Amino acid sequence: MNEQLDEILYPPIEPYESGELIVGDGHRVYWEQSGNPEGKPVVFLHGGPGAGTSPWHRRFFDPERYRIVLFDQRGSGRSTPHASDPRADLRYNTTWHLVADMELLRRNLAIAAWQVFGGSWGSALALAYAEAHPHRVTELVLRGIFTLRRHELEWFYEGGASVIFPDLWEDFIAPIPVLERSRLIEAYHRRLFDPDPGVHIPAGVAWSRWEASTLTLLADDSLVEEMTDPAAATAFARIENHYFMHGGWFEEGQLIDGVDAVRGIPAVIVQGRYDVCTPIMTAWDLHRAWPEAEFVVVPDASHSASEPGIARALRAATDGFARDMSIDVAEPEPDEVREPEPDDSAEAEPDEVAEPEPADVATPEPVDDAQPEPAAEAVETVAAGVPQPAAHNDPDHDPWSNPWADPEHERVDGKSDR
Ligand code: STX
Repeated sequence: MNEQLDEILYPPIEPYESGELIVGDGHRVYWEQSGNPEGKPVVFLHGGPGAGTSPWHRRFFDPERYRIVLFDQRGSGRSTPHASDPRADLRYNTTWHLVADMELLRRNLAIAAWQVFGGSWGSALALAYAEAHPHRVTELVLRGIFTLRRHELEWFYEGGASVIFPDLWEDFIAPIPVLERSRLIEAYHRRLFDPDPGVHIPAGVAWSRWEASTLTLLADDSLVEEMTDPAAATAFARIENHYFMHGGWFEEGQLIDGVDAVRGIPAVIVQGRYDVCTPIMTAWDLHRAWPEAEFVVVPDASHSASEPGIARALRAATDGFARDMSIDVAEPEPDEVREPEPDDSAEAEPDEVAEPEPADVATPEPVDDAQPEPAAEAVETVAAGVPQPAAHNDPDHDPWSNPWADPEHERVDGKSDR
């Protein structure tokens, strides 16, 4: 946080409530609420994936008018088990698990629909969630658009961006032997998941340093320091790498191809002109596919939400949407409305739902009684409504046979490099 940002964002606030949501598969997800408990609900989706939330993320929203929900996605931040754990198992950590976690959290907080605010990876997750559950989303605020298409990943992790940052690129590839450098995401995968901390920590730090030092127009030493803390860097790099090995479990181009599902949702797209991590071409592709969404290009910014021009545009977006306080409850779409049963007493309006106790919120059970949807959906791991090829959603799916990978490209390394 710098002084300029202090003038742009709302003052620091503390949560009025926080807890852990048991989402299944051994994962617990940290969540918190701040601002006005009666305010317009908004959920903040952090980047990476794997970066976790920070207290300053609350400051994009007017605390008088918003009920601000932050949560740390599986394996990151204060969620457990943390992905830096030597025994970390990311099998049940996929985009569609996170989408299901958001639905579980929303229902446990008795929120009918919320604004979804996400940057970078958070923009991908926001689109994935909104396309699967459009009637649960009042507005979308998207920044630094990232959709995990193959050329986006290759640009940043396989050499494209080396044309802008050749010096930092040398540091990124340094831990990888020359013969493995034609497939860096895979080469990093082997090291990041090596059980030896002497191998996975330096790999995590090098991966995270590359990202941290290329996110801002001008170098931000404090961001680099924060992101290269060994535990944070290991979790961040492992989770990102795991998602990128699988192309986010998306069909190539799925998020932009799927915008028809969200076309009616008021939205703002904020994009820095000189974003090297997620270049403007992706935001442009989204804008072309979705011209109804307001498109804001910040002329003097790169990627990070902490850049003054980006922060200003994001605050303008949330302030603008806060003016319409009437749309915090959305009508469910027919496909999500449960078939009415004669003795159905579970159909409750959100404001009739019993206030969940913090302790109750930590378990999925209250959902069964408190929410108007089938209980089984509370633990589903694949979001309904989005076409997903089975292989992409199978947690045991072998990444080496991922159809997303280039079949023409021969692997240089035929055997383990350890
Ligand atoms: N990763 C982009 C992303 O979501 C490809 C991201 N990168 N760094 C961040 O997010 C933080 C600034 C949140 C650490």
